[in-house]
Amino acid sequence: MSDLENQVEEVKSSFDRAVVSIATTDALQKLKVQYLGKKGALTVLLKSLGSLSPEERPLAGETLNALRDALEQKIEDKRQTLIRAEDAEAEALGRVDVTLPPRGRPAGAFHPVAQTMHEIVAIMQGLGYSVALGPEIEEDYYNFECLNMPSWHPARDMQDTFYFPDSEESDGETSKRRLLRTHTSPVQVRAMLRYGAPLRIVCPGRVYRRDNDPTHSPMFNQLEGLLVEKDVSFSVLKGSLIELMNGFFGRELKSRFRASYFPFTEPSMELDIECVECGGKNSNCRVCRGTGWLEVCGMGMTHPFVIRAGGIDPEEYNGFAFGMGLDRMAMLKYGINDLRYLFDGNVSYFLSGRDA
Ligand code: 2NL
Repeated sequence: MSDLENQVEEVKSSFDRAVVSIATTDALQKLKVQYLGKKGALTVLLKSLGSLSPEERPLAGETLNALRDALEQKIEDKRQTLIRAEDAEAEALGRVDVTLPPRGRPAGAFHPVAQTMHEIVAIMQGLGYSVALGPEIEEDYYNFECLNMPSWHPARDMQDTFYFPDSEESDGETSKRRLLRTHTSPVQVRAMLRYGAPLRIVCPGRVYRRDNDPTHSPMFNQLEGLLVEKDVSFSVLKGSLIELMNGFFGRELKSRFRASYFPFTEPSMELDIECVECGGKNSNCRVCRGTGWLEVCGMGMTHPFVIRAGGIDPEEYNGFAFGMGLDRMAMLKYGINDLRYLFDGNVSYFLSGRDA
């Protein structure tokens, strides 16, 4: 073995002996300087290259480069081992370095209802719809009157709607009474008045009703859609909503349309989809109550009264509208079985998944 090879072996084995007893990243850094630094063992050998003949130099250079690579690799391996051990120790002591990037899961997340809203909006945008927003404090006219819900309508009851104390603006005039919107429909009427026909919009947002029990919150989130075009048929509405539900739940679901009633649509229907929890196979299912079906959406052909209130001629244009509860959609998709999880700000349930 050549003189140089002997020296290389010596450096290697002395390094191997030294690295075993290293217990901290600080000590490892000192060892690195000792071997790879300006006055380190490897540097000393590299300097000796100058005294070799031009024929000997290339091979010797290669040998020393290999030594440097080997030492750097060993140092890096050791560093990883030490970092893991130091992390584990700090964690065991309850010390947390809050400046470290999170492990495994990206920092932060959207609320499940916000995710649901974004997902549904994205699907509807794919069908040509734009988003329209409007005020949460509304006037009686936009929330009820123009939606074919006259003064005697039960939904206008003080029991169901949050009215503001008589304001100066109302001046005794019922239609100007202020209230918290009970649905996002007023946004759609405002959009018809502002943009005219043709129109395709979805309106997500907070709505308010005087309900507060285990399955109802006084504030919840709704998403409504409105299409106004010429000669629109109910089949377009059916196809659009099936597309939306299949897209949202990520597979082809069984669905059925049931006759229903809303004052602002005629005819009106409700959409049921197969139970996403049990698929209709569990007669005790707590989500579908053993029916196999979930009511997910109300809809209908927009009432001519409402089209006219939107400043559009119902003889020329017709259309459809639909509405769904985003909180309910989020609970169904993410398997959240208690409304309180959506409101109490405790994220541990969502970080660890279903039924944690
Ligand atoms: C439901 C039912 C529905 C609408 C909302 C609507 C809006 C305008 C005109 C006509 Cl501007 N209709 N919205 C129509 C049918 C049903 O919601 O169960 N929502 C949770």
